[in-house]
Amino acid sequence: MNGAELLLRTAVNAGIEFCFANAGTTELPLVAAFDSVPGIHPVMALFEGVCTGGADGYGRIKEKPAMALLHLGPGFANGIANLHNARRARTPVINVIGQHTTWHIDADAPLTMDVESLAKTVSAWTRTNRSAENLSGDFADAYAASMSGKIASLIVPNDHLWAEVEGVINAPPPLRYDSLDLHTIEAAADRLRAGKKTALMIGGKALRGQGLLTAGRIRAITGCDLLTETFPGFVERGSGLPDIMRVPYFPEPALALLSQYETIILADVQEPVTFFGYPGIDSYLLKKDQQKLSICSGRQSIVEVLGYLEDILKTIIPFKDWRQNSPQSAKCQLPHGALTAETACQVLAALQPEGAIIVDEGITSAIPYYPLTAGAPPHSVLTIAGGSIGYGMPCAVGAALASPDRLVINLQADGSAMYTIQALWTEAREGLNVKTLICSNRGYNILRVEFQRAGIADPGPKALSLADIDQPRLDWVSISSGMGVPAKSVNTVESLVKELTRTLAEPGPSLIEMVL
Ligand SMILES: Cc1ncc(C[n+]2csc(CCOP(=O)(O)OP(=O)(O)O)c2C)c(N)n1
Repeated sequence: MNGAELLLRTAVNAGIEFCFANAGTTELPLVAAFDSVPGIHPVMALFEGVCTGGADGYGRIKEKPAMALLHLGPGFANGIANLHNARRARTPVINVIGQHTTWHIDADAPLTMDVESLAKTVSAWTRTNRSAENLSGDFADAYAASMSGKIASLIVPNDHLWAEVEGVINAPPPLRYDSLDLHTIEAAADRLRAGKKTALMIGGKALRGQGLLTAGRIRAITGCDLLTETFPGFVERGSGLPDIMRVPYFPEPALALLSQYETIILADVQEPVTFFGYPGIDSYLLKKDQQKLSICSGRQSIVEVLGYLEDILKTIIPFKDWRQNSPQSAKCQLPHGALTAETACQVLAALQPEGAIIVDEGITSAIPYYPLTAGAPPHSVLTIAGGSIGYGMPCAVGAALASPDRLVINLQADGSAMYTIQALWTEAREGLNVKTLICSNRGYNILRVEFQRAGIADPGPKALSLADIDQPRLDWVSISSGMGVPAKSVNTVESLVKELTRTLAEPGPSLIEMVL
C-alpha cells in the first residue's frame, strides 16, 4: 500500500464517511486511492468554499468530522471563509491539504506558498506530515483534535502519499473532557435560586439532545431565561423543546434584552459582544454591575455541567413538569397579502415538515423567521456562526449528505448565495434533498440598513451601486437549471405556497426564487 492508501484506511477506520474534494496534482495519490480503499464517498465540489462549507454542514449534524481535500495553499485559501464559520460553529472538520513533493519546495514553483501559516489562521491543530510511515498517526491525531469541535489541518507532501509503506493503522484516542469546576457550578446554582432575574446562556452541545432538555428543566425549576448566541451553529427547536432566545444582532435590542438580568450564567458560550464597533456603544454587552459566571470552559462537557447544576437545583427547589414552560404545538398560519420577507418566512414556518433541517443564510430577509417557529414541529436550525457569507449553500449540501432521510431547507439570501453558488451542481450530482428558497431582494440590503445606522440617509449613486445587485438581474431559474437543479420564480404568497408544497413532496433538489 502507498501513503495515500494508509491515510484513507486510517480515515475509514476512524469513521470518516465523506470527503468534500477539489483536488489537483499534489493530491493525485489520494484521488486514486478512493478506488482502492473502499468506505469513503468522495464528493466533488467546484469551488473549495463548497468543500469546506460542506464539511461544516456535515459536522454540525453528525458531531464528527468529514474530510475536506484541498489543493496546496491557494486551494486552502479559497476554503478559509467557510472554515472560519466552521470554527465559530465549533464543527469538527479535517482538512487534508496536498503539498509539493518535499524536494521540490525549495524551487519555489508557482503554486508554492506557506500553507502552514495559512492553515493556522483557522485551525486549532496543524501539522505537516514528515514521513509516509507517519501518515496514519498524523491522521489519527487530526481526528482526535477535531472531535472537540475544532478544525484540524494535515498537510501531506505528494512524495509521502506515493511512497510504499508497511503501514500500521492508528485509531484516534477517545475524546476526554476536563473535570468540572464544581465550585463555580454551585455558585451558579446559588444565583439561580436567589430569585433574581437570571439568564442561562447556553451554547455548543447544550443546544441539542440531552443538554437542551436539561437546560429546559433548569428553566422550569428556577424560572430563568434561556439564551444563546446571535448565530448558533446548531439548535434543536420546535414544540416540546425549550425555546431558546438568540441575542439580537444589533446592539440596541441586544442591550435591551441583556440589561434585564442581574446575573448571566455563561454555559459553553463566550461573553456576548457587539458584532461591530459602533461609536458610543461598548463592545461588551454585559455591564460591570451585572454578575457573570462562566460554568463551562470549552474543554469540559457542557452536558455534564448542566446535569450537575440540575442535580443541585432539584434538591433545593421542588421539581415541576418542565414541559409546562415549553411551547406547545402551534404551527404558524399561512399569511395573506404581498410576498415580503415577513410573509415568506411565515410560509416557510407554516409548511416546514417535522425533522426539517433549516439552514438560515437569509440575512436581513430571515430576521422574522426564528421567532415564528417555537411551536413548529421539531426541527434543527443552522446559522452563519462566523458571519462570513457564502456558508448557506454548501452547508445545506453537507447537512443533506449527513442525514439523507431528512429534508434540508435553505433559507438563502441572494447576494450570499452567489458566493458559493456552485453548491447547486453538487446537489444535482448527488441527488440531494435540498430545497433552496432564494430571498431575492436584488441587493445587499444589510448595507442599506447599516447606511441608515451610520446616519447616511441618502447614500450617493456610487455607494448605492455597491449595495445593488440588480444590474444585470440574476436569472435564478437559468442559473439553477444550468447547474442541474430545477427552479421556479414566484412573486406572490399564493404561488410560493403552491410551489413549496409541491417541491417539499418531491425528492431531490430544487430552488425557488422568492421575489421580495
Ligand atoms: C465573506 C464576507 N464578505 C462580505 C461580507 C459583508 N457582508 C455582509 S452581508 C453582505 C451582503 C448581504 O447581501 P444578501 O446576502 O443579499 O442579504 P441581504 O443583506 O440582502 O439580506 C455582505 C457583503 C461578509 N459578512 N462576509
